Amino acid sequence: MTDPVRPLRVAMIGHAFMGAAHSQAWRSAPRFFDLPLDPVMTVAVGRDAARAADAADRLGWAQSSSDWRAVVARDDIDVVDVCTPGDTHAEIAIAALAAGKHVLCEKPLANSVAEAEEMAAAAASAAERGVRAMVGFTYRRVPAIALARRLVEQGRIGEIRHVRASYLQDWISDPEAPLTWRLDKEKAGSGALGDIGAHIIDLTQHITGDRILEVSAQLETFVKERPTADGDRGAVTVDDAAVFIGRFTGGALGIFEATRFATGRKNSIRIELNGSAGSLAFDFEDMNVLELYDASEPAETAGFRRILVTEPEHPYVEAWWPPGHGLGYEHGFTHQVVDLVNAIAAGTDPAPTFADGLQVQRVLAAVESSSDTRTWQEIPT
Ligand code: SOE
Repeated sequence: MTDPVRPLRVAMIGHAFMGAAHSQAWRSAPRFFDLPLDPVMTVAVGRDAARAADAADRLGWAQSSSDWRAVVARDDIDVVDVCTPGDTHAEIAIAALAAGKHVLCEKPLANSVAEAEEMAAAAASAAERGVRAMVGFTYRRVPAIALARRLVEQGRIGEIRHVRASYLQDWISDPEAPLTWRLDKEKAGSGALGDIGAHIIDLTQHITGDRILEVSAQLETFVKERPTADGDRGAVTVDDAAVFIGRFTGGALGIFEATRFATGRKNSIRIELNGSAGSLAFDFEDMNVLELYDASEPAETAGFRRILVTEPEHPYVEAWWPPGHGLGYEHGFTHQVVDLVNAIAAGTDPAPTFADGLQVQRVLAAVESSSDTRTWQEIPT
C-alpha cells in the first residue's frame, strides 16, 4: 500500500476576480496532476462576512471568515494565498510567513519598493525555516511561454538582440467607466504599469533569462477624473498607460507598452524576441501557439512556423487533453499551484520568488521615476 498523500490546508484571502481564478486552480490541480500533497480548500476570507460566506460557497471553500489575522494564526492552515489589492499584500504576507505559513501572493508583489524589500527579507528568513513564498506571475505557466523559455535556454534563437513586449487592454477607454480601486494609487500602487506592465517585465526577463538594466519611460493618465460609486466624481491617481524602452543584461534592446486604452484589445499580451539564430513570437489572443523562425533554414522555405503547443512533450500539457485540444487563461493558475505544491513538498524555493517580485518592483519604480524626471534610470540590484 502506498502512503496516503498528506493534506496541504489552504486559506485564500480575497475572493474577487483573482480569488475566483485561484479557487479554480486549487480545485483542478489535484484532479489533473499527480501532486505530492493534497490541497484542501479550507477557508476563504473577505472583509464582509456575508459576501465571504457566499464566495466560499460558490468557489468551493469549506469555511469563510472576515478576519484574516485570526485565519493566518490558525494551526490548521499551511498555505496563505493572497488575492487582495496591493495595499494589503505586505501586511498579510509578512504576518503569514511569520506564522510559518507558505505564501502565494498576487502580483505585483507590493505597492512600493520599500514594502517589497520587507517582503523579500521576510521570505528569505522564512526559507531558512522551510517556509516557502511565491509571487503570482501566472503567465509564466502558459505552456507556449514555458516552451519559449525552454527554446531560449537551448540556444535555439541564439543571442537575443530585440525584445518587443506589449500588454494591451481597453476596459477604461470609456471616460465614464467608474473609478475602481485599480485607479487609486493608495490601493493599487500604480495603474497599467504595475497591473499589466509588471507581467511583461517578468515575462521578458523570465524568457530571456536576463535582467532589465536601465529604462527610459513615459507614463500618461488620459482621463483624470471619473464617476465614483456615490454619484460624485473623483481623481484618477494612477497611470492609464506606460511606454518605455530598456536594455537587458544580455545586450538586448527592449521596447515595452502597457495600456488600458487600446480599444478593441481585451487582454492582448504580445512578445517577440529576435536573436542571432532566429526569432520567437507569442500572442495571448492565440495562446496555444508559439511562432518560431529558425534562421538556419534555407531561404527558399524559411519562415515563421506556428507551433501548436498542445503536445504531451510541451510543458504542463501532458496532464490535460489530447493534442490539438487547447488550454485557456485559467490553466496558468492551475500550473502555478502545481509548481508551488511540488516546491513545498521538495523543500525548494518556488519561482518566481519574492526576490524576483522585488526586482520587478524596482523596474516599476525606475519606470515611474524615469517618466517623472525625463531621464534614464538604472535598476538597482
Ligand atoms: C486587470 O487588468 C487584470 O485582471 C490583471 O490584474 C491581471 O493580472 C491580468 O491577468 C488580467 O487583467
